Amino acid sequence: MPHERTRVAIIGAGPAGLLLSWALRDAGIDSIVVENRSQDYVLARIRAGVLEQGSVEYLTGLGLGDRLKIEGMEHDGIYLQYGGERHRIDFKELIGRTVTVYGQQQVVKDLVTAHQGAGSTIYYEAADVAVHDLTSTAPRVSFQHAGEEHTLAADFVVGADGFHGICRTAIPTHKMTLFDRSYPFAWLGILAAVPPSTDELIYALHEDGFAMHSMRSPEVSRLYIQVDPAEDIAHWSDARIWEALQLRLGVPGWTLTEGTITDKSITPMRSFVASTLAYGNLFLVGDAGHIVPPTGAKGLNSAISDVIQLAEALTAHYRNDDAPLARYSETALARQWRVQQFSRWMTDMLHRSPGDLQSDAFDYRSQVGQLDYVTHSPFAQRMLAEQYTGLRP
Ligand code: FAS
Ligand code: PHB
Repeated sequence: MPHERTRVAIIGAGPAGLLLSWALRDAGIDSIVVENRSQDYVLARIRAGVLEQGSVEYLTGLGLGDRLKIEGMEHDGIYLQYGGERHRIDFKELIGRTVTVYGQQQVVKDLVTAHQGAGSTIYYEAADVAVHDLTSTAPRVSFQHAGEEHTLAADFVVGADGFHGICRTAIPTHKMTLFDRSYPFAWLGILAAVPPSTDELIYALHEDGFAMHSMRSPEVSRLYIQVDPAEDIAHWSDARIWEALQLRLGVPGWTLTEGTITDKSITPMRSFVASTLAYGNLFLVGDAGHIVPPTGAKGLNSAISDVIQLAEALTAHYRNDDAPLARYSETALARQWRVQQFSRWMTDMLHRSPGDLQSDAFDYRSQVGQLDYVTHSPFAQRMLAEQYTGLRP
């Protein structure tokens, strides 16, 4: 029965877990990652697409920016569309910052490659992962791997195991409050093997519902439409999806080029924040501690923001300064609530609420009024630009 020891045991090899382990390695702090899925599964997940400028700078500073610099698509702005009109919001002109389109799948690939090259210890396909003695000075992780029972002793345990992981639920319910909000709609997302029909992301409010045109590369488009959360993807043929996209994204003089759909899925929309990201020597990062609707492109970037703060705090601890670690939960959650309000603002502004016809009609015209204000007010646009390109840590 292997009994190992490390400074920081990290549960989860998603972007948060892999990035934290890499950042700690960069600071000379050893860690071990324990992941319950296969490496192939981790590499195959298609999720977020947009990196805030601060995320790009952090990844680059850790030596993870080579492919990002070549394949990442830097965008100076986005388009907001309503009532058949498309309006550009120019972040670069408004606040001198940008975003980069570079799929989460690529970020994870870069991290896996870096860890492989460095000989990091990452246990994939671990089973029965459990955390113990979190409030002691000797927390530990137990798991099965390759038919053997493992015990991993550590100074700290970090839950980077996502919304459905085990770490948040290891915190006693009387020590934690969950704040959550579910939305009466979901996103049907597709990947299509067709060059994007736009140079920058289009967020569109249509009477039929929200639609967005994003991308993954000059050859691959990523598009979304709002659907009912109860929808079954089997009821959405490729033709039906393209028909909805043409209706909701179409403006005079512009063509949406269709192509082969290579992936389609429906993602429910939720907001959730845990009241604390710390319990004894357990800390939570990323989706383990909070979830936002994808409208503001904040899920992945929030995970990176947590990692920046926790990596700095753990580094300070090993340099005999425990103040940053003591305030990690408070500072990370303060930033998260600013992100939550922005994601909710974008979501409420751009999605049709499936209410009754009367209130629905009022809501829609109110949303058009809001979009009309945002697209014509330089002050509102600066707020959008500052939040979308990323609040400073
Ligand atoms: P993750 O969920 O990515 O990773 C957690 C890891 O922990 C996984 O590898 C999991 O297998 C592992 N794990 C779980 N339980 C475990 C256990 N018991 N033991 C060991 N390991 C365990 N964000 C955006 O900004 N834009 C988007 O368009 C967008 N689209 C999304 C679509 C979907 C379907 C989903 C689910 C999320 C989407 N997100 C999006 C949000 C997403 O990008 C997350 O914010 C991001 O993956 C967070 O990264 P992690 O915190 O590392 O969590
Ligand atoms: C994506 O490209 O997947 C994407 C981009 C921006 C969002 C959400 C998703 O707000």
